Amino acid sequence: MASSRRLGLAAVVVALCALPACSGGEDRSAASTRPAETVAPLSTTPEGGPAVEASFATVQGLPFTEPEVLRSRNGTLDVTLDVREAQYEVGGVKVSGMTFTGQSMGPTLVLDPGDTLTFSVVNGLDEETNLHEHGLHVSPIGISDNVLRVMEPGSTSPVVVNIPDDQAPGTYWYHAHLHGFTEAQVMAGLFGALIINGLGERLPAELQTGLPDHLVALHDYQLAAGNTIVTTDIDSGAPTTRTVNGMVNPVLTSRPGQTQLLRLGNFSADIWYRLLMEGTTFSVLAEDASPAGRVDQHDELLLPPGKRFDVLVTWPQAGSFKLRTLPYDQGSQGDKYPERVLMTVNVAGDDKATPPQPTTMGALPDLGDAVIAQRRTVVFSENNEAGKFFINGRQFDGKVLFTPKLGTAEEWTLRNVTGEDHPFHIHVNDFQVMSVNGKRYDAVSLQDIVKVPAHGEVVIRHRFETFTGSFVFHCHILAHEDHGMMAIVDVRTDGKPAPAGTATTMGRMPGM
Ligand SMILES: [Cu+2]
Repeated sequence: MASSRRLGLAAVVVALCALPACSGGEDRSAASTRPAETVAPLSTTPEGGPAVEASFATVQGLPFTEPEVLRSRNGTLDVTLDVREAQYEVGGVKVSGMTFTGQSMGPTLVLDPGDTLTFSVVNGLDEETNLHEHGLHVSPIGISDNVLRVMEPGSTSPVVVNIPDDQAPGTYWYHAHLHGFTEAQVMAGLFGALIINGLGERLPAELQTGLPDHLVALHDYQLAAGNTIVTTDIDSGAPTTRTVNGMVNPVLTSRPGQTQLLRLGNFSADIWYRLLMEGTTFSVLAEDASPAGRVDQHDELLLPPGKRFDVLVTWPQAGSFKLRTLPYDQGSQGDKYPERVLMTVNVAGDDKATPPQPTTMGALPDLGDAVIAQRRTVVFSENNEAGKFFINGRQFDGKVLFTPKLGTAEEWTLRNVTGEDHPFHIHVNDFQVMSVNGKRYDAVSLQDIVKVPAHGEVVIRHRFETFTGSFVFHCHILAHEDHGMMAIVDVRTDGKPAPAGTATTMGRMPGM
């Protein structure tokens, strides 16, 4: 196992999806447009291990790199997103997709609580778009985090996000979120990571200096003719190429005993990751950028689309270890995803004394004792053959479903009557999971995404704090969101529905 040789010295090109192992177990029944598949013999990396299976020819084993980082200065960060179609590199090959700043994903935005984040969104696409700051507790209306806003082709739109002084530290993300366009635009590249500083300050002193801190952005790609990222008739169960920061099987290095902070984020449009890191466990500091009241060790982490975990990892022994996504079966009506290697970690060099590890990153969530103002039920249903997805029997129709009262806590029962898992996500306010399928859930943090199991039920509690206005909750499988599995809540000071005729959007409703 021991090896310090860097795969990057002799990267290999592989294309394996013609092999039975690549398609085996995948549900391809719903396929309409197939990505281009390249036939190639089984290749191996210079290490002699099997190359990573991919749905197109890729360059593998390059040194781990991360997207460009933009940091706030003097309390502000101004970002221009030059949204357009462009060519950029994915897996070491040139592909055509959509981009914020010319790369396969947007820059990583690093801010402090209390900062002001402004975007200038220059829409150079020939279709509409908009922007969402996923997970932030910020205003959902006007030119803030408003996904009921349409940015027309050729327009330049300001977005101003006032991040609260008590915004929790951790990993968030930003992405296009226009109903009807979200899946394709995120798939094609309109996403990036957003980090709120402060996790490190909650760690034991010995870990606070020199801690390697890496973004591990997970995203998958399917290519059509001309190496163009598939954006029409996307089949989430078709063969795909899994990437980390736009690379296939990049190589990260570490030393025995050294602790690293990894910011794991599933920024895929539709697909799930079930992560396992060989040679170590995940020590979860934060889930969905909500610091853990108790830091637990996990052998595996399940990441539905949109999910983030900030974790510490320490490999005690030298060797070469893989970050894998394990097989995942979303249910009889859903996709089945095969195992894939995502990244290699080469651990070599002098042993480092492992620093003391944290046991807590903050307070445990306490909504178990909250006074509950309202109990509501959210039912996920679908007509898969017709490509229609529903919340409480309705496809997204631009109408307000619930009107919570500002400052109150509510308990929602999320009921999934379909044969596939759906990840529930709500904007603006995080929630505490109380139970899953009737079993009490021992939450160590709040979260903004939870898996609602096929034919299952999850009970959550959340407090509608600080901000009034309309925002959405939805399934974070973006194909499902685009096809109707989204609804609007309108938080109001009186908790009563707005008078008839009150606009919930800025002009035209997206996708309507
Ligand atoms: Cu769904």
